[in-house]
Amino acid sequence: MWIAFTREVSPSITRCELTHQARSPIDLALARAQHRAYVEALVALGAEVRALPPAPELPDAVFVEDGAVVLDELAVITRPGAASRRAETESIAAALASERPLAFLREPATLDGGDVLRLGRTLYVGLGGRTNEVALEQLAALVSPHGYDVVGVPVRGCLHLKSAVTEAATGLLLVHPACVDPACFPGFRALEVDPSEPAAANVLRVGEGAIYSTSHPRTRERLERAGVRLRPVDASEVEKAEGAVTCCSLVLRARA
Ligand code: CIR
Repeated sequence: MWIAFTREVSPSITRCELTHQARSPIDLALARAQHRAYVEALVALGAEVRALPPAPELPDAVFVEDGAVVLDELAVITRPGAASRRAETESIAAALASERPLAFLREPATLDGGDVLRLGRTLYVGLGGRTNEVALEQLAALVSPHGYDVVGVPVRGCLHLKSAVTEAATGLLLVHPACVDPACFPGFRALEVDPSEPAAANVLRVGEGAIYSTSHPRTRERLERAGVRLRPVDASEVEKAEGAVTCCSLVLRARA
């Protein structure tokens, strides 16, 4: 059983943070319709979806992934790298408190959840701008008692580690090698994105399935040839805000 926390798209998303992309107009009504379809995809894959309180004044509040790192044993509430996003975490912490013991990253740590890729008992942490070394050390201190290793990974040319690599199926990573070196993940097979689709490395696994954006048809073919079962969603509007499918939910195993 899975729980997925989400939050509706804020009207202020038109003022979202942008780092590697130029601003282009976001259609709010379309963004919201796409978000509803994303929620339906989560439900279809077996998740119980819980909506966080709307945060209309916080432009990037739909990207709930960045506010926490949720493990089976605890949830670490982050301190996002962009100052405009720090107020997002209060409501995320309040919602997670009933599901996990909470721990908190403290100033001067900065970390976005999109920079943390859990593969087994290892947390790979992207160091590419939003997340700093202090956060990596604080995170390691919090999770090592639970048997996790924390490994820093250089990331270049994209926002987060999970813009560059995600796990598409057990043992299979979907990677954009220009942004992260696949050799950083020993023991995993790497499937490269189609070179014409640099933003295609983000896939969200839920249970036996995976949610994937329709924006990357060539990479989708590669994934399907590799046997990955995908549930396509149109994510064009959040992609204009430099978001992707993993960013819009925090998926965790429900406690027994
Ligand atoms: C930002 O720059 O923070 C947002 N506009 C996009 C965040 C996307 N989140 C993610 O990849 N985990």
